[in-house]
Amino acid sequence: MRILRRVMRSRLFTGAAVLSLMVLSIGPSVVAAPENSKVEIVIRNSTFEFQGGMLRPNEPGTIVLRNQDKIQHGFASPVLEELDVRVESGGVTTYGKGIKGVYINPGETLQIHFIPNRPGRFPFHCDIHPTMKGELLVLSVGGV
Ligand SMILES: [Cu+2]
Repeated sequence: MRILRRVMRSRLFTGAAVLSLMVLSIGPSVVAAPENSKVEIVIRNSTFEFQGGMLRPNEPGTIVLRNQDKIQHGFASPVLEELDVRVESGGVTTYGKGIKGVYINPGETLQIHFIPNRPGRFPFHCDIHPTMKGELLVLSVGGV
């Protein structure tokens, strides 16, 4: 009986320790390493090619878009529309709320900065070429 109680208590303690560790590790990573919440997409042959990375809810996130085609493409998403967005491209930064999407010139790279407000699907498309579509997932920490 005494042993059982001790085991339960130590398990409880371990649980609390893990929880506080998680809170600690989430906190500084937002400030020190915003690049943790970042995805890269290359546009090639009129296709969005996911290069890797990850977006997390309520963390500053970046989508890097590289257009390697010889024609202009677009990147639009209903998710972006409801958020404050900052777009960096060729030394120019545009920002605001209600941005439906961006156009990327041939050979150009641009970065879209925003804070995803919830986990889940992030569908996007090129509004110039309706067949060009893709989807990102915004994942919570530990939600993989
Ligand atoms: Cu396109």
